[in-house]
Amino acid sequence: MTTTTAVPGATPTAVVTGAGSGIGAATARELAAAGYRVMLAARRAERIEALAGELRAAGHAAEAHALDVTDRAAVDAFASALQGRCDVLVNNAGGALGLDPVAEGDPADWRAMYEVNVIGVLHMTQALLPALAASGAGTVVVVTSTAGHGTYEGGGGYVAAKHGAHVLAETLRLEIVGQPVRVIEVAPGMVRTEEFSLTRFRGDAERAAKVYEGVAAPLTAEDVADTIAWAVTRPPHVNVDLLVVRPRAQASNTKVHRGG
Ligand code: 8X3
Repeated sequence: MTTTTAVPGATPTAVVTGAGSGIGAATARELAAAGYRVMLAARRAERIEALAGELRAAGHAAEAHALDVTDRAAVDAFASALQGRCDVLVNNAGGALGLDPVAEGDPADWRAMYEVNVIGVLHMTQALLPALAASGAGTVVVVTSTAGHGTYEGGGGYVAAKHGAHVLAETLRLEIVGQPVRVIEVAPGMVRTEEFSLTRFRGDAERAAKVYEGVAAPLTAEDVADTIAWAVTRPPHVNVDLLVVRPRAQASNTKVHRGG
């Protein structure tokens, strides 16, 4: 890992949402190893407290903050607690619910996906943008998905939400050009984490496992965290606008090689 981008002399602070598991937890580990004080945000306090404890035991600076990114008042309180210190914001919290065709999708699922994947990013980014700009070399990362760049059958609600997050990132980059803040989008394809597909299929482990069946090597959370940390640790004038990362076995959202 290379050097961090923040003001020399001060320990730079990185906020990671959805840090309780998967890509978020792996990213927090990577950024801690890169020298950041990591602020772990997630709804499940026990998960992030355990991770913060693990990181502190390894000699890193880490704090856990229970947070629902869809709750604006809670996000504002979290931002105040940072006391103006934030160099990197990794908007990772998100997820999919269901794989229903548009004709049958539950509007409540669509609304919930929009809330966490788009409004959550909006809340966090609005709340932390002043601190990111004040750092002199801020970075906003939006973890979208290949679902933010192309659709697939049954993906409608998630695809729409991730397209929303992609547009948020692109628009923000246009609007704040000239400020010392980069906007980086990382769009992962098939990543096998412990929870993504299990959540999508509401705890149906068999259906979740089928997503990855026969795929030689889906990406891991660590693979994606590595790309996020790489982009974040480029010199501050280098803006990796969009990084799409898929396993070799996945040529597109709908073309996956399975089996020998
Ligand atoms: C996850 C990728 O293909 O399940 O963001 O939409 S996919």
